[in-house]
Amino acid sequence: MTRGKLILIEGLDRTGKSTQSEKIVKELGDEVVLFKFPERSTPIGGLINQYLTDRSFDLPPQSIHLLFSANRWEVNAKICSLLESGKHVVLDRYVYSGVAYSAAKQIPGMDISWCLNPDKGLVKPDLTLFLSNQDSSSLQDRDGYGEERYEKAAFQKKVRETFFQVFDAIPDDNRVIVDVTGKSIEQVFDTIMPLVRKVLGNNSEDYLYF
Ligand code: T5A
Ligand code: NA
Repeated sequence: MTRGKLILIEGLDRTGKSTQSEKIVKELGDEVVLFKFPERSTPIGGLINQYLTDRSFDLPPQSIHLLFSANRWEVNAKICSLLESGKHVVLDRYVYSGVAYSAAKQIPGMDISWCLNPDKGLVKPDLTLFLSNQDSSSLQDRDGYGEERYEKAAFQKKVRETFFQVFDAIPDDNRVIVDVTGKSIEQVFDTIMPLVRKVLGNNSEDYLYF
């Protein structure tokens, strides 16, 4: 039995990650399982949700960083066993978001290497699609923007820069930057779906790890 493939959809806030992840899963049916991070339904995910949505619930940046990582570890065994059973897994955000959003805060000592450390050992995706936009101001018009903690234009700009620093620091031949500026949902989907299909057709058995 060939192991399943791990496909990651990454990007800035409101670039259409959840929309595209759901469309991929709809297209491929029950050969694929979707996970979204943060996974807010777990005990640790509940704390993360409270931190993101309730400004009166504050945590030190180091603590919330470690909770985001711990949340991925909470789900890791399930992801690995699905891949082993031959199912493909689609992730909506993962390690790159974890490192970029925390390192963008520019807290002394919390550099990219510190931020990546607790995620070391997590399975690395067979394909990472990073949804990128040239100008984040247009995204603010989309539904629901600005309700959560990190949804501020100045911080998003910092996060965008940090994502590219993270990409320089973490080599990954299976990462593709997809420019979604001015593209419709269907246009983005038509760009990424062939890349997904190509990776699902590989018969590589070895896992890569962060
Ligand atoms: N975070 C996350 C960390 O700090 N550390 C971590 O380790 C992790 C995992 C919540 C926050 O947590 C941070 C990052 C975030 O700030 P989240 O739950 O993924 O993370 O955030 P969400 O609010 O769910 O997702 P986003 O805001 O990032 O939105 P998406 O998923 O990129 O966008 P989506 O698909 O929900 O679309 C948003 C709207 O735009 C429309 C959609 O219909 C929808 O209305 N849309 C388009 N409209 C026009 N053209 C297109 N091409 C469109 N694509 C989508
Ligand atoms: Na989302």
